[in-house]
Amino acid sequence: MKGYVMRSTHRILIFATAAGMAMMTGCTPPNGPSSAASPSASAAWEASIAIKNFGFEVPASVRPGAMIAVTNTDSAPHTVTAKGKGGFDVDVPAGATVIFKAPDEPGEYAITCTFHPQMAGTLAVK
Ligand SMILES: [Cu+2]
Repeated sequence: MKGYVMRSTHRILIFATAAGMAMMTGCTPPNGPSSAASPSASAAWEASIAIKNFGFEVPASVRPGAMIAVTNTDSAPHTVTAKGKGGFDVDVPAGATVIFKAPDEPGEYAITCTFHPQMAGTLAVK
């Protein structure tokens, strides 16, 4: 029997953990709302962060409170963790996509990975 890793933390949804599924190259999630309705749908997101080769690829900026999809294409697990302010700490298993909510407060949030402290990025919220 295969076990899926099913973890859920506050405001975090892990919806793809199957190792085989996410290994395809060029698999970027569709980005942004195509219709301006139903912001309550849990699978909707408006920005995405990619983690690949032990680095973050972040959008230029995201809206306060935006739902952000984080896709980890590495074979190692990573996290998106606020270094100072922000208070988010998102586990992103290898090959998984996880959605989290951006801080409501505009600002520049330094991010890192708790497993690989050399990973660094900035999430700009405005
Ligand atoms: Cu990492």
